[in-house]
Amino acid sequence: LDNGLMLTPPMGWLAWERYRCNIDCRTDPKNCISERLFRDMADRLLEDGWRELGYEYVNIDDCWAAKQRDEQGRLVADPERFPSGIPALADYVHARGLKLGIYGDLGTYTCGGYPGTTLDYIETDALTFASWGVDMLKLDGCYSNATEQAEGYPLMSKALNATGRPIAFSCSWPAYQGGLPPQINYTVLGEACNLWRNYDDIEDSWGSVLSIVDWFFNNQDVLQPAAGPGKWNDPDMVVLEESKSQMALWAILAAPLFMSNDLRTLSDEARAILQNKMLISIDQDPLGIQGRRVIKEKSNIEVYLRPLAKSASAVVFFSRRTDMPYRYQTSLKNLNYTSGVYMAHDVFTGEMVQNLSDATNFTITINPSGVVMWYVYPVKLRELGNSSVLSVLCGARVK
Ligand code: A2G
Repeated sequence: LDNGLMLTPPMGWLAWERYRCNIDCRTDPKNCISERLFRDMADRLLEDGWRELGYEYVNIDDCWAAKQRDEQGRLVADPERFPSGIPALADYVHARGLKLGIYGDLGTYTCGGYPGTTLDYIETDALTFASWGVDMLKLDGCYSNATEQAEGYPLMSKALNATGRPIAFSCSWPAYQGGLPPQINYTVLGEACNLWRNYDDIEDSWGSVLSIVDWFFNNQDVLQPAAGPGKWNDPDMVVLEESKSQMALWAILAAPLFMSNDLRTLSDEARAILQNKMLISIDQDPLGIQGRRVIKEKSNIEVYLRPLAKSASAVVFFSRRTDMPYRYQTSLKNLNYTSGVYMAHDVFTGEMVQNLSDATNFTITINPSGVVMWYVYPVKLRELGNSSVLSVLCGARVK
């Protein structure tokens, strides 16, 4: 969506995967969906170094609203769990240099059974969110059909624009229509939305992460060209606290990085992965070209590539093996790199491989379910000015 927002994939924190629809503030005041939870997370994002790395959105998901609209037909926050109201929460978040996201649903009800935004409420709700100072809207798609969605998502996009407040727009539309053409037209989607959920909700398991990875890379011919500055595929939240593999593959996907975890109790190891600067800069690369899976070996090793600015690139060697670390031998030439000399940085260990000629065979050791991730850049290219090999490989728009 060409509204000047989200020129790189958005980053932040989102309540859903970890906190769901926990509205029991009496027995679980620290973890229920309430203003306290979002304030706590805003404090953490500011004080623990997340904000300066780009994690700037604090996003409310389902179950924030009261069960009834007010007399004017406006949505209202649950008065017991959000006694200060959403505008006050937006102020709190903004005072910390962060942004506030909210959740709605195009349909009769939200997935959790709260008031939905039917077609006749689109304008009202857009105006309400803008008047509250909200910076992003995720519009879910429970309780509506394909026709209503094809009408409603573009309508909400226009209504948000008409409020005059910059509000980024996340559409769950494709996730409800199979995520693929002909049901989903990715050109239309890119014109209406800044990001979109294409597939199933993530769960906190490696199986769930793998099923998402499979779906996105098996359908990369459709999905990869659809992404770019201002319009992103969203494989859903980053959930596993110790998952280098998830973060590496999300960065290849140019995915939004919304964490859904407890920032108050996160382990140092997990924090180091989520705060890895090189990994973040790969995810946030200004060209905004989504990467692709380029090799699938019988040995269950896979290689993923994403072209980056300044003729650099990111490579992920991923092992689906479940037995033991695997020694994988290849060369940059095997991965279709232009002939020349390169430098590679290991994104997780910080080690450098110098003077790597495209023809040099190298061997890396990949842990089971693990990755080795490299940031690669040319030291000397024989054919100059060249990101063309990678751009052909990725079917992508490189200037
Ligand atoms: O409703 C849906 O399942 C959402 N899925 C999920 O992310 C969460 O918001 C949940 C809340 O009830 C999609 O948006 C695809």
